[in-house]
Amino acid sequence: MAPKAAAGAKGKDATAERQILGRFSSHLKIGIVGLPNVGKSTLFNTLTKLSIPAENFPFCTIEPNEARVSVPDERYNWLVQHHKPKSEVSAFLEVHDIAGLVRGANEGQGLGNNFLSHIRAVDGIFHVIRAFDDVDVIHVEDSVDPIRDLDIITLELRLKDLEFIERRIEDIDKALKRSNDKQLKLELECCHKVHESLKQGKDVRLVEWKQSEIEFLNTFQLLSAKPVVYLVNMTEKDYLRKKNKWLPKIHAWVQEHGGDPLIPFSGVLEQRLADAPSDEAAVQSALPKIIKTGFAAINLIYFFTAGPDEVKCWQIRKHSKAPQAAGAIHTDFERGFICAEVMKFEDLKELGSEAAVKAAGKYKQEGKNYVVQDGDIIFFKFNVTAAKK
Ligand SMILES: Nc1nc2c(ncn2[C@@H]2O[C@H](COP(=O)(O)OP(=O)(O)OP(=O)(O)O)[C@@H](O)[C@H]2O)c(=O)[nH]1
Ligand SMILES: [Mg+2]
Repeated sequence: MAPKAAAGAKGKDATAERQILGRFSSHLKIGIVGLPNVGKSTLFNTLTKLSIPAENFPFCTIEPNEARVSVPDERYNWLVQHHKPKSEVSAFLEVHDIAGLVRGANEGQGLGNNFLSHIRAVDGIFHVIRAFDDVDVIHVEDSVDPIRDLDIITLELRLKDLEFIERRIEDIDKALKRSNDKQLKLELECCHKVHESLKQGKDVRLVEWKQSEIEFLNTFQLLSAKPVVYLVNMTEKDYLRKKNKWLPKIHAWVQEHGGDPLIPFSGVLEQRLADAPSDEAAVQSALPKIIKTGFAAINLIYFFTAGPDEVKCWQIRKHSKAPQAAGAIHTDFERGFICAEVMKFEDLKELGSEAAVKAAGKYKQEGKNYVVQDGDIIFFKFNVTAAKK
């Protein structure tokens, strides 16, 4: 196991060791959440300029508020340069733009419950916070105060969870009057632990859970259990000089509430960069970092298959083993899995060719217990057998 993050480390490290809650799927998405008028749609629209052409994903119809955005990756670019393949498919992050939440949303204020159900459907949250002053842009709470806003949004999510868990406790209590089911009793204990944390103002993702509890939690899909990346929207000037009067306070708040990743950006700047030459955007834009951080936050990684026909990123849930990873390509690959031939990207880059990697003894055969690492270049060997009846 990796060592625990050192005290005072950056938020990224603080979350590295946290248990993974949520769906075990490779099709995960992140939603943009925040108060109205904080710049969520502005962010979404600039992200969609980086959308992948839809023809790469024949199975999906993406709504106007949903987009699949390419995950920028220099390793992928290098592989494409190296192989000059006929087809290339990058990794993508699926992003959903969710309408603004307001105070009281959990009781149906605004379009409250509707929006909360949209948040339930995503696997992680980009929490957008307004730290820009602009008299022309109305603030629902009448003043700019990101700390108050953070408290409002996180409280709304916890209140919704509280309502859910109280209902679940009631149902289990009723059921236990009729039966003595051991599983139900365990679930009830777990519900009480959730209830207790929420009452204390603690988000579910920040509590330590036993594996058996995680199984229950994953059936609840609680809002405060979802991974969060905080995105602080500031003026272009503040963003470029890396200084904003709210930022230290927001940083302190985030550290006190679990130390999740925090990324400053500027909605107006991103809007301008979207139409600017790409080298200017490359230097100033926060979008690549936002996309990569969001992708990692929802516990996705990818491995490569690479050759003259195709260079492709295959996204899988972190901690997937080789056969599951093979299953991302085709279910036959998982069923008939023999082994994975794995090369590290760094070795290929350093040594220059697959043959050289082999000669150096760095081309490894891995079995069914191998845990696939981000950036592995894999060739699967499998046995095509007839489908099981
Ligand atoms: N000055 C300034 N205005 C911004 C910035 N980002 C967004 N805005 C403006 O703020 C207003 C609201 O932006 P949206 O992106 O629509 O906000 P939203 O969070 O999607 O709002 P809802 O969908 O209503 O919840 C628009 O007029 C934007 O042009 C920024 O960085 N600076
Ligand atoms: Mg919007």
